[in-house]
Amino acid sequence: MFLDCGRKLEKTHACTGRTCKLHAERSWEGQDANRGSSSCKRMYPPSRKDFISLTLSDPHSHAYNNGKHRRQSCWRKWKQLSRLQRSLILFLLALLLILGLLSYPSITEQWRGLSDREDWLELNDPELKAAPPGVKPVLGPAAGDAPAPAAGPHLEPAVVLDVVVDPRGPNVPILPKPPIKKKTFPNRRGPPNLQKDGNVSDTVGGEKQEQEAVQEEEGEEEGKEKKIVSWRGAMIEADQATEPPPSANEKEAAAPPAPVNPADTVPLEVSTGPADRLEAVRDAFRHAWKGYKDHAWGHDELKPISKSFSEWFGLGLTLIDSLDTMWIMGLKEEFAEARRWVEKELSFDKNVDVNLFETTIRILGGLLSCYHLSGDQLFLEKAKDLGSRLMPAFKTPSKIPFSDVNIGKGTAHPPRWTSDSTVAEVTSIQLEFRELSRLTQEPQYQEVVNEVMKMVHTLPGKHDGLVPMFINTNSGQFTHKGVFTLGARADSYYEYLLKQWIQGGKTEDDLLEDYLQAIEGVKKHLVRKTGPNMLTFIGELSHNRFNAKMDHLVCFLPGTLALGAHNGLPGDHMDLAVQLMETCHQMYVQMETGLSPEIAHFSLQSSDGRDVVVKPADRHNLLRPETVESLFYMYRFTKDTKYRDWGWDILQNFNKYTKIPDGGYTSINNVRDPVNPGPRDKMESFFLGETLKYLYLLFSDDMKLLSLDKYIFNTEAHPLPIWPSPPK
Ligand code: DMJ
Repeated sequence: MFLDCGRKLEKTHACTGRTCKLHAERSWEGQDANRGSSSCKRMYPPSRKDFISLTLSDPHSHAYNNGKHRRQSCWRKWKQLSRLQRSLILFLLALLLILGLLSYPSITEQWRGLSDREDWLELNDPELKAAPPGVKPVLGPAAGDAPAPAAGPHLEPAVVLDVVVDPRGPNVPILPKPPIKKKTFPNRRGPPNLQKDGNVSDTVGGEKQEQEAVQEEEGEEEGKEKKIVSWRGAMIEADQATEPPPSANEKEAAAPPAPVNPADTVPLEVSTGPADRLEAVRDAFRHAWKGYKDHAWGHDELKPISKSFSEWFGLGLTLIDSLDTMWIMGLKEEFAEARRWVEKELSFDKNVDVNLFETTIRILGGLLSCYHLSGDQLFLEKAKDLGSRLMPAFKTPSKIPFSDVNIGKGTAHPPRWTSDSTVAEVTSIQLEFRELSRLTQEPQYQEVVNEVMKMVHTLPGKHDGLVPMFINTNSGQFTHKGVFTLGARADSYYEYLLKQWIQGGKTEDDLLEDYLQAIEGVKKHLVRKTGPNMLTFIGELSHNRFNAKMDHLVCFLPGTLALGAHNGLPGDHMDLAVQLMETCHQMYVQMETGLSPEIAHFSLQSSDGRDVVVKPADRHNLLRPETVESLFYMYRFTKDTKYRDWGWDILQNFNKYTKIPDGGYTSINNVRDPVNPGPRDKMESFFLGETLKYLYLLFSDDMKLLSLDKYIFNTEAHPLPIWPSPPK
């Protein structure tokens, strides 16, 4: 919406007045983009040639300005008007007031949506929607659990979500209910127009219609806009806007392809390790997979309580995200069945908007990784098809990609409310695109993502290597400057700096320089210790104000720091990794369920009592992987078995509070309430793609299984090979 506004202003040259320009500038620069957009929309020139004459007083004039005198003459003028004229004016004023009051809620809703990052996330992230009130688990045996193998895991008596109890009467069991459908808002993770639930109710039908209407509207908008892009006032045909002819240097830069040699693939067999723990992870995977297979096969995500599914892109997200985990765990039958689905059913020739980043890390990354593990050409073919369909995202004036691409139509666009992209999203697709170029020997994939890194490398607005969270697709500049976090919207920028450097054989100095500088920035501005127990944590900086708040997402950092230290970076990176790992562990153990909240706040005063404080809105757990991911790295590099024990505790608590008897695991609402953790009825694809994979690798004794000297894991835990150094 914001882009539309700016674009149309420039295109039509209609808003040339001072007020209009003022509004446009404010919306461009300010925090409150939608606010600018709505005022701007109202300023579109009327299509009819009506004219309104306004006299603007010059604020700088020094004319006599006696207020009393003016009040008197106003009153005299008012009295001179006829009764009819006065009634007419009063009527018009009343009408304006009513219209103003009526439009107030929708405007304030938009303001709320963009004025603060947390609210933004709440509004747009379906992950963060509340489960129905009164949904309450009862502790009991796992009714539908997969039977434990003979020499199976020594699990504690399974205490899992069983039936739901009506809070009105303690012993009256009722069937689990799906969460109440709320009105969906534009979704930061993708378009809301694909929500297709297995159990269709009237409400859902209504919502679907609404969404379809939005889709149609968007289609029309797109049709109108896709041809022309306004770039600083100049009109550019979108198709010719940004595709750069490959330079000779760039052509050379694409590393030579390395077709997978079957001898190099990772055998599909179970690795060794403490048998009970490995088997327990495999059991957890089988249990999650059973739910997916029974109720969501071929769809994006399982809703394990309502035994249905949700669609995000409509591309079998969980199935693809899970493929390499099955390979690594040696689940041959499951893998073969899922592969058949990829072969027979998976098609990217679909009129569907997908999020560039999420599709890249989960689907493209998943397919490339499967190709490397299995050597099966099918996965490379699918990856090529998808990669080429994602390329329109890069056709922007700045070459900073749009967040969303229609992989069927070959069009791309930013989210409806802004022309910004998220910094983490545009800088965390490089491992996958670069690998695709290497395998296909087609340099264009590598070129477009390298260009983004090149631009970000020199961009003003960083703070000792720390980057803002947004970047504009028109100007190519950072926006919403002054806010720095290692959490949502910036996190994997830092991760991919290091990992690209490792992937490319440690030759790309700019990447290393940016990474080292950023870690110095983190140490200088964001690292603090809690008052009570001196836990080291990473806070956020907002216009020089420190906020002692850390997303669970930040728990990727100990693993990344350890990986850097393993690759020769300073030893104090490892020291920081050890301290942060402890803190992430504490984010679990200090909660009553032993599971971390989505966001933790830390106490800075020693008198505060506890280190970790959780706000009511942050108490959910989405089965996220970051802590177990870091535990895996820490164990691999230190062999300290406490990391395995911490991971084991986490797995057991997932089993205790998030496991659904008939199959699947669910996100929960409240990690502080072991009696009523509040199941949210959603199993994220990354639970199978990442969380269980990292747990498995953590417990495996086979250090050669995906050796960290040979593979680099993308941010969705899909392993990709470190490129072999060119022969000297
Ligand atoms: C995953 O999709 C990726 O790990 C991403 O980098 C962050 N969010 C989720 C997991 O929490």
